[in-house]
Amino acid sequence: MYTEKELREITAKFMTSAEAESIKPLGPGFINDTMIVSAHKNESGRRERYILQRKNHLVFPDVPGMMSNIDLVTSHLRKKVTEAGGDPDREVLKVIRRRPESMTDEEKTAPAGDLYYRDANGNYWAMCLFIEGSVTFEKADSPALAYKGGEGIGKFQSMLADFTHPLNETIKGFHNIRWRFEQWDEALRRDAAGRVKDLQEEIGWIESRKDEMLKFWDMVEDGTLPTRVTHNDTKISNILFDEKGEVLCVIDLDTCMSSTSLNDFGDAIRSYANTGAEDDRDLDKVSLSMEMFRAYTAGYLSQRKSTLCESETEYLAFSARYITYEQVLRFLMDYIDGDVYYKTAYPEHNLVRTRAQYKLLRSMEEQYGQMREAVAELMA
Ligand code: GN1
Ligand code: MG
Repeated sequence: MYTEKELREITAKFMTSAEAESIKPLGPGFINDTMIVSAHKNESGRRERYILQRKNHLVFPDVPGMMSNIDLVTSHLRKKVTEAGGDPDREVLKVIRRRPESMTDEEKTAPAGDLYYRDANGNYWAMCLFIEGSVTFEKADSPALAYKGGEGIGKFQSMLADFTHPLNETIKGFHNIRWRFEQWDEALRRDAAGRVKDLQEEIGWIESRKDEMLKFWDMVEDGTLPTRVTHNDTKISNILFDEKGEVLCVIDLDTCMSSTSLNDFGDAIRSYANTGAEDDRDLDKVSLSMEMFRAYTAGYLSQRKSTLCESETEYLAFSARYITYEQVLRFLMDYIDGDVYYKTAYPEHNLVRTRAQYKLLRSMEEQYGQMREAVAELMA
């Protein structure tokens, strides 16, 4: 835990427009620690707010590489938004750089050295501008919102279609199920928390679907599914909406990498179209809403229809099953590991998440025919 005084000292390393007035915790992120910094009035009488994050370097082993990705991607997006007559400070995440006078010579010459601060405890900090008037959701409360969310990610991907700079792999094999299975086998062998014996049913859910999931990933590896710049964590809470329900800005760019664009579709469906919560204890509440699925897909395809290749549209519906399956595996694996990756609110939280996401997966499997039909209708 950091004291307020320490957090103020960290904040002062960054180029805010005025000194911090208050610093408070924010949001439900599972990985990083997020705070909101309210600054005093600046010279022009405006009061700006900032997001200060302690980036989890156990999850992201190369924070400078991650910050460099974010800088490259946001610079590209800012250009696009400006060309289209939009406001880049509101529609794109704005990274706040270090105050040059706060930097050592070593920091000045380090790669991406002006984009983060590493404190004496070895923790990494980064800052961006808070976008005023933005709203976030945990699930889509109307088809109109789901449509807008799909349209927003469709635009995000389109704006990055001509981005050619190579990106660092911020988390090894993030959506690569072949790699996840290696971690999985290792976790079962280790049985770090002694929980494996009580999880035979849940482990069976993973084992029985391995082949079909590997077949999907084969297509990414052999190029049947093209590699594009992808966000990789498109759950609804990572999208800022404005008061009118339009997508304002896509946030949480920590996992922007090159992968299949289907990751972004599948992961969004996992939250937009779930009738329950990601960690619902009441499994009767959890299912895939075809209405939300259709709405999100319609919004997404309104932007991407003409640029997706045939194999991408063919596997669009399947990607929701793939990413949800992967999420079941990741929550269960973390439970087996003794809850070391995701933040948890209570001891069996990861198991509750596992069961709720499995219920969602089952519902997708049951409605898969309809999901495919909906995609085909919207592509026609
Ligand atoms: C994490 O950081 P956050 O809360 O936006 C996770 C995602 C999971 C998600 C589950 C880097 O996202 O991959 O899908 O939790 N991010 C990372 O809700 O592992
Ligand atoms: Mg997030």
